[in-house]
Amino acid sequence: MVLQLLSISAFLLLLASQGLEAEATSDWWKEEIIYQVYPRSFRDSDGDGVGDIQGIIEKLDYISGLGARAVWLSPVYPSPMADFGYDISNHTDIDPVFGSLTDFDQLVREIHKRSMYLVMDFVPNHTSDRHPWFEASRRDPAGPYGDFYVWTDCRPPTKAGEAPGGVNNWLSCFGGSAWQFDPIRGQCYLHQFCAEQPDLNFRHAGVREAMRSVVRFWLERGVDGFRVDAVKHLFEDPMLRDEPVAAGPEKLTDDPADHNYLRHDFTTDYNETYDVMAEWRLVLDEVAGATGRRRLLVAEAYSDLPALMRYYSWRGKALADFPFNFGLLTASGTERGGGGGGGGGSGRFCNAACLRTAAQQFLNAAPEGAWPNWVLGNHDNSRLSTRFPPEGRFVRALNTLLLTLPGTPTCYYGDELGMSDLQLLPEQMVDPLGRRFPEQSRDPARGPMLWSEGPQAGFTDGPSPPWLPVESGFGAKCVARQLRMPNSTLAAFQAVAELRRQREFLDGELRFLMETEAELLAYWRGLGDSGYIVAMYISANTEPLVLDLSASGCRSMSLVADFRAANRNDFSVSGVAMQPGDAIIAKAADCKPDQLELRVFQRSRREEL
Ligand SMILES: [Ca+2]
Ligand SMILES: [Ca+2]
Repeated sequence: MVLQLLSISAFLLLLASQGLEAEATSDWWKEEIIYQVYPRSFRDSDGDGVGDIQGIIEKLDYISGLGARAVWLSPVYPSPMADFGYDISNHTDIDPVFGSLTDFDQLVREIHKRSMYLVMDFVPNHTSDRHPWFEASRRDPAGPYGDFYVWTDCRPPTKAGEAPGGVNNWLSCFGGSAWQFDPIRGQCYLHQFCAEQPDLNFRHAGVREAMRSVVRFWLERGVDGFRVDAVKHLFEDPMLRDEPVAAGPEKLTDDPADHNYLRHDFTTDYNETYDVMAEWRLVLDEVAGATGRRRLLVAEAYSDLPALMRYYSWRGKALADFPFNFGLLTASGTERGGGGGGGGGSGRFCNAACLRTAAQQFLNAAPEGAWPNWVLGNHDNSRLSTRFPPEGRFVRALNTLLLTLPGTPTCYYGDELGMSDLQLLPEQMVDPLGRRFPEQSRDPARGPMLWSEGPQAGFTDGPSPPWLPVESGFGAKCVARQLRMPNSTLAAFQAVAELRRQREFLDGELRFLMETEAELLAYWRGLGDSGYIVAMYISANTEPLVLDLSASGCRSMSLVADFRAANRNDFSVSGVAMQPGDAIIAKAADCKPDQLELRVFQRSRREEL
């Protein structure tokens, strides 16, 4: 009987090799994994139920032990916490719930002592409505802060819950009008996020200088870079024109209060944004020049690819080292608003072909020399374990993907364990977005980190309960348990993170090896004639496959990572049994990369032989 070859031909991809040449070892982020810590949820050192800086210090050895050496902290600045720290009332201090500047300085020292890096969240688009700048602005329109925010005349609402009139139809990312009437000033201010988060006016030179000073303050305290929050929202149309209602494939909702109801032509992606990014780049480079240590600048923007790529460079100026690449994330689920209404996912299972397409789209769009990066989870989106059902099955394969594509990976805390979304009732929601639209709540992805089998999973020692409940069934997933299990999800993450330090993964070329519609995602990462073949079976089907590496054109092939649920220890190059969720990495030598071939059989047909 003739074997059915599901896929044969080697497929060559892009990734112009010049994009991957490490120009200078001082671009430290090209070799590191970024680990996102959501401080409220990581480790509570003092029993008040909220994670804090001392808790992060306690766990630095854990992060380093993962193989992740760059830590990105979501905001720890003083905040009334209307949006859990993204509403900042003082940009140059630490909120007491997280600790103090003394704790922060200790964190910087402890991080650097371990040859790790600290990346801060920088939130320029808005402040808290309790920020002294806003207090001054609303009380003294003619004073130095009078134009720090986006004010306009409007008709005050006549009853509670009503939007102010006479401005325009702009919507907040969290739902409802983007305008709030301020009875003190007698005008309306713009808030692209919560009403407690008035937008700064970046057409005001004083705002630009003030925010540059904030950047300098933290750089001088030793931080190694910034992730710039919600940057596509910095500027809006000065004429305040109405935005069009989204139609056709862009239509995602019938609810006129939902941010996705409109197309955001006049509130996002203004060219002036890139000029401001260039100013921040200059500040980072000044400090880097003075200290000899390069600083990282990352843009957070759920923008379309052409707009996204401008964050690499703009009119000949270097801007961010990279904009976060949310392609894999948005392809596999709906975006949850925190980033501000980017591309929504289809809601369908994102299989190997879907992930490959998303990866290729980013790489194809990237300008020459641009450094890629990959994100599969963050504090604004459903957890990857939940987005790829059944829960847990695909986590090891997805983390393998994250860590072996060319470029910088960002891992969201707990995804290395396979943490899942919390199951919360609407009345348990604390996220301002989730209180209005429970199905869009970001709380489920912000559950306390699972450290141990003990009470509250070791997140807190009490007496206060955690600010969000601990995931049920944490005993099987927690760090302590997984560290004792050699084949755990956590052990797999550590193993691939270690492999990633090989030059083939850091600098090698990328070639996808299967046909575009295949449900087995396979690629070559190599330098010259040696390298690695990475293969993962990501499919909503349940049919087992057999992967044949024997015809790959390599003289030697050995398995260096085996994340298969079954059939371990029976590896032969001519028949690797794979079930959905399985992943392997094989080391290959004496290959002809341009002739690489993989064959895949359906197991049932092979068994007929
Ligand atoms: Ca605490
Ligand atoms: Ca803005």
